[in-house]
Amino acid sequence: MQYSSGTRRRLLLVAVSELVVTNMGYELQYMDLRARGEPVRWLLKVLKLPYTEQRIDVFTQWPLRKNDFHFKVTPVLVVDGEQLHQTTVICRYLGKKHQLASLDLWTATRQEEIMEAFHDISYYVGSALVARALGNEELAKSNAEKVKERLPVVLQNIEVRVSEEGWILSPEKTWVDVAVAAYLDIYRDILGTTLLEDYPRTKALFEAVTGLPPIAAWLDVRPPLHKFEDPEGLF
Ligand SMILES: N[C@@H](CCC(=O)N[C@@H](CS)C(=O)NCC(=O)O)C(=O)O
Repeated sequence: MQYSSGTRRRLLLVAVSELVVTNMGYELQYMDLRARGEPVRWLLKVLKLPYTEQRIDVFTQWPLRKNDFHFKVTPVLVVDGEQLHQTTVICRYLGKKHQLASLDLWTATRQEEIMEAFHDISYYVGSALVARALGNEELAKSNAEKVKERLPVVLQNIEVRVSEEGWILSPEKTWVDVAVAAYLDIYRDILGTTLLEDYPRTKALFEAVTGLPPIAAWLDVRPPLHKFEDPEGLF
């Protein structure tokens, strides 16, 4: 196909700006926790994207840093100098931009149901951890109970969506598989490594993602759980 010189110039500009952004890399700004940071980290690693990370101590630094963020929460992905908020939005952006996304709108939308179902539960995880940190054991326990009650519903919904090829509603791996595996890893920490025994397809998906070289390498070197999110005795 023949392009006019104007179109060629525009295409070149787009290519150069993409290259500049890619080379500048991304910056992840998050607390020194796994939680909502981990799906973003896993995706950056699976996509082999250069990135740096600012880890903010949840107890000592966060109160001083909160106002630095447009929505006063993290994770934030800094893209070309701009803050991007919301875990699902960040993951979807990375997946779509770097070709790790289902192209069909309905498929992609149904995959995202799983992400949001995890986020519903993570509200209770967060509330349990905060209640414990504030010394309210009763509230901590009642939130932990909600987690145990609701997680199997999500696992069952993943199980029936895993394709023959092993990915959620897709013959190929997408960003949702990577993010879901990162959350499954967190829930295995919380509720025990036998969590997926009754969900063989989900377990296989988890093992496929954790077996990817960049994730296997990360699991070897990542920082230990911060004491704020240590589940010991809570669930
Ligand atoms: N819907 C947001 C929620 C972000 C959020 O609540 N982040 C927590 C940490 S996981 C936070 O920054 N909390 C600090 C605060 O509320 O002061 C997302 O998915 O990114």
